[in-house]
Amino acid sequence: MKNLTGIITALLTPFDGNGKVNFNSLEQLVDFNIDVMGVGGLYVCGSTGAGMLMSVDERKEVMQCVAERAKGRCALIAHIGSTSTDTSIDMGLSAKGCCYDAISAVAPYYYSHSKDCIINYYKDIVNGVDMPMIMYNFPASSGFVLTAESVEELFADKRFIGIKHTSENLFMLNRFKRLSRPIIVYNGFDEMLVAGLSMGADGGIGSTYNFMGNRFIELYNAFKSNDIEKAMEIQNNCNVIIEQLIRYGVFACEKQILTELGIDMGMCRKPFAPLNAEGIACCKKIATELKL
Ligand code: MN9
Repeated sequence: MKNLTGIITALLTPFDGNGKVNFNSLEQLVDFNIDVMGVGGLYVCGSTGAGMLMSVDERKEVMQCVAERAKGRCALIAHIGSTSTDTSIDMGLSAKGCCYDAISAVAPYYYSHSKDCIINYYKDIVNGVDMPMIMYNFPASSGFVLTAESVEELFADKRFIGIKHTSENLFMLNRFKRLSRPIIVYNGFDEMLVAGLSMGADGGIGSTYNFMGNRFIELYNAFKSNDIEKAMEIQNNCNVIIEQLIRYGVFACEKQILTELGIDMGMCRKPFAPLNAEGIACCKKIATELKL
């Protein structure tokens, strides 16, 4: 099995002028992440990858395109989470067919399910797909808070291998690291990577790694060699940029920056708003300053 720790890009999905998936750009983006950024893995069709704004067929096509382009050059995680267990299993089987290293799923959203329903959702997926599972804990979006108590039972099954923790609650991240069996925990907010690593995270899965993966790898390596001062210096420099992204719209900015860098990423799907003129100017400046 591939190494799943370290810096993994939450891959954006490019769209063309008609709003369709732009597979040419997707291939370019895969190459850029692997060859230029140097990331160890790609997380496909998650929040960043507009997974929840694509049809099941589109998600399968994106997963397949990424796998064919990556050709085993990095680890691949497919986000197959949806509101329906059957749909998630169906996409999971596609990911398995494309030889992904792991699947991942956010808790089923929209309906406010009980904890038991959500635990069963994960069990059903893992039994139905029979692949390593990385749970995606994103309470702000899913409306469901994973806790160490609630996942302990799931992790008795060795096919559950990790948690992507997109939450400021780093005490919980730390508790996930201290379950009765060691699992992989990912920091989900790039702007807090040093803090997440300090509380035990094994790496990060993030959207800004699409164009700052090289910097975050440097941060990760500095942290691992106990150079916290250097790690924080890189974190601070990246955070100056992330603050701008949050101001104008994270995904729209990330697409604009990559477009400036030569990969035509198109717009975010509606109801995401397009960038305003000020946002575009800001992204142009960031792209220049990245010196890639
Ligand atoms: O996948 C991303 N999470 C979301 C991780 O977008 C919900 C992060 O990379 C954030 O986009 C980033 C900016 O807040 O940290």
